[in-house]
Amino acid sequence: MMLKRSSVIDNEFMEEALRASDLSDILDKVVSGTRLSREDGIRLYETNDILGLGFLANMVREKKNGDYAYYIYNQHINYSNICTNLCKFCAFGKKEGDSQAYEMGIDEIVKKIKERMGEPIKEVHIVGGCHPELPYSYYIDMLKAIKEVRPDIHIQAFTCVEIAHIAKIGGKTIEQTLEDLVDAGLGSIPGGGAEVFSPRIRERLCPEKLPGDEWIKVAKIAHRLGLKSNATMLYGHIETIEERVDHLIALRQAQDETGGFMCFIPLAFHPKNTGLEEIAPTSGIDDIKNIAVSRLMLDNFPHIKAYWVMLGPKMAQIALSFGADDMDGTVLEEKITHMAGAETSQALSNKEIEYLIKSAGRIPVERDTLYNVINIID
Ligand code: V47
Repeated sequence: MMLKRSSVIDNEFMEEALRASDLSDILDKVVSGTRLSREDGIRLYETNDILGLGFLANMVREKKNGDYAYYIYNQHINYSNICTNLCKFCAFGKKEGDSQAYEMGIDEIVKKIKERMGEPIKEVHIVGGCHPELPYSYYIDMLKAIKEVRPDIHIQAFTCVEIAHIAKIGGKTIEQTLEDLVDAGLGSIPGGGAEVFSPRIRERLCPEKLPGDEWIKVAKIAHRLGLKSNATMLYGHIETIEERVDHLIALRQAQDETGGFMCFIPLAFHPKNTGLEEIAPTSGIDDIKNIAVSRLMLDNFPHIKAYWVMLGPKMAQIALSFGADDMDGTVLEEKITHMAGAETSQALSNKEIEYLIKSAGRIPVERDTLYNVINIID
């Protein structure tokens, strides 16, 4: 049985309840479209009124995206896990020479693309470690080779951290590097590597990684060159609520300047096999709060993604009523979260995603990477 939206949340009842609560001033701001402050963000993270918070986030979600919930038919390729950064939260990155270290030749990457030629894949999502040896030409040739066998596919590749690394390897500026990558077939940039921008967090967890302000700089350069990108925040480790809110505000400020971000994805930390194994996995309440608060704080981001690989399909489905309007996609095959203990499957079929969306009372919309509508499944 498919639920009607009105039976999920009773708007009048919820609005009345919120008016009588200590979130009433935030309700006024959301209704009038007034930007939320840092203090508002902190209060939203601190509230135990999870339904009130969800109602507020859902108002923004429905204003921006109605009942639509987007997904994409995509494929993930993690070309190498060899990484100079070795961040404490990451189970994927390995030192060169480690028994679990790997790198794919370009022929191997092309083979992975060819294996799925019969499927209507719209996007290939490519990320890897900051490999100390792979030459600049590897990244260029990889994109060209993929485009040669599958010219119709959109390549979303290389986080801002990788872009800065590739530029360094090639002795080029970020601008030159991005121009070369675009000429070779790059379509857009994924949101990884942002973690939490706070220098305190980066110093403790990923001192070798590109600093937060540099990550933002790379994203802004990309946007000014006409590329779109995504943004993420890795939550549920040692970050404070204030650090989360500051991260969101830094992204909001960058978006005010360039308008180049398409989507924000809160990433739930998975501790297994990482240097932070003693930390408990995120709770459902924290997961849903991160979706809702990011929807409310990031008033200039068109989309909030509930990444089912990290949240689990069921929590991602609930997130569609708490601010999220995107489920990512079919994915196959993901390594970063699975090496850190994720128990989700490697892939969902489009039919499974459509079922999750429909049974959450939303309308599935198959999209391309840039959120052009391919098919509304009503
Ligand atoms: O940058 C690393 C994170 C990111 C762990 O742009 C971890 O649409 C959880 O950014 N537990 C890569 N997370 C994934 C990513 C992404 C995924 C899906 C869609 C998009 C998009 C982007 O994963 C890394 C890092 O922040 N990560 N280790 C871990 N143990």
